[in-house]
Amino acid sequence: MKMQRRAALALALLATPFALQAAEPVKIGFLVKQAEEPWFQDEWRYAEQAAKDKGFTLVKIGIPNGEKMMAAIDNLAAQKAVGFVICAPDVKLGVAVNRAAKRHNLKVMSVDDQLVDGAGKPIADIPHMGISGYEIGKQVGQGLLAEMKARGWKLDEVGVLRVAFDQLPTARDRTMGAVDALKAAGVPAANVVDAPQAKTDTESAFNAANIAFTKNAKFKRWVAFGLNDEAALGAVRAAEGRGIKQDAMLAIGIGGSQTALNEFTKPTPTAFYGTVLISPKRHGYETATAVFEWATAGKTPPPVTLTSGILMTRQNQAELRKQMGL
Ligand code: FCA
Repeated sequence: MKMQRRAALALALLATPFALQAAEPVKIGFLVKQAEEPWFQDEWRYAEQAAKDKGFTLVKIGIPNGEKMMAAIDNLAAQKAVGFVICAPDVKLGVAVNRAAKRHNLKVMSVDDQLVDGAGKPIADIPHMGISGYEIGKQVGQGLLAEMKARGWKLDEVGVLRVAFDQLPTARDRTMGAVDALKAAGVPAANVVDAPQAKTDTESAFNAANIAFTKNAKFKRWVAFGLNDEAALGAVRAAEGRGIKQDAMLAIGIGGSQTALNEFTKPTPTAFYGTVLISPKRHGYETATAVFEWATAGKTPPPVTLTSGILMTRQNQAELRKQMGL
């Protein structure tokens, strides 16, 4: 009996260092494909807020390519993180992400861009939070239609510039939603001009739009959109370069972060007419919290959560952002 008690005491003492380790703050990674983009900066900011509220440490890493992404996951494991949120540089890296996470025993959840397998099918055991791309795209199209109508533009005379990034399913959904809304209202399918961009930033959209404008000089008026604010803004800047100003051009983005706000606060309105405001707060705060609760309390996040958006223009921007707690 005495021996047993002594053994138990010895065991308890041995266990102490582990107990101390467990008291160290839990680490959660947040990996994003384009750290310089205001949307991702906002997501990080709200994820930091979650870390503060819930008492974990957030490890933020930019992953512009597959190699950096794999290194970041290994790095998280080496730091003894328990899980991570990811917006991968290429959704086709899904299998590699899943494998690396499993190997290191890390919980993983995707944000914004849903990871797919080799056949292009979403990976079912990686929970996801993204926007309802097609619906939000339709809102873009409807916003453009309402303003075209207000300006008395003839639908069949307007060129429709779709800044496209079709290798990313959510990007295709978003822009096709806009196209479908325009077509349903009577815009001829032949007026839709695709401008494929190489990356999802403003510069790539600018280059893509320039080529499209050159090839389609017959249109004197344009509407434009893409997967995000940067895509719409690239089109606006390319149009300006050719003398197509806000009286002959309308663009609506998706996002509502600083890229859009910069345009709205310019003294003279540009052709960047609006954006569908989505919530970096939900995407950052809720995903980081979900991974934390999954890893520490065994609470599995819902397989897919899709968030909605609302059209924001110069007029209602301050009010709307306040309403959404941004
Ligand atoms: C994608 C886009 C980002 C942002 C996000 C919600 O990841 O590349 O710009 O729109 O979805």
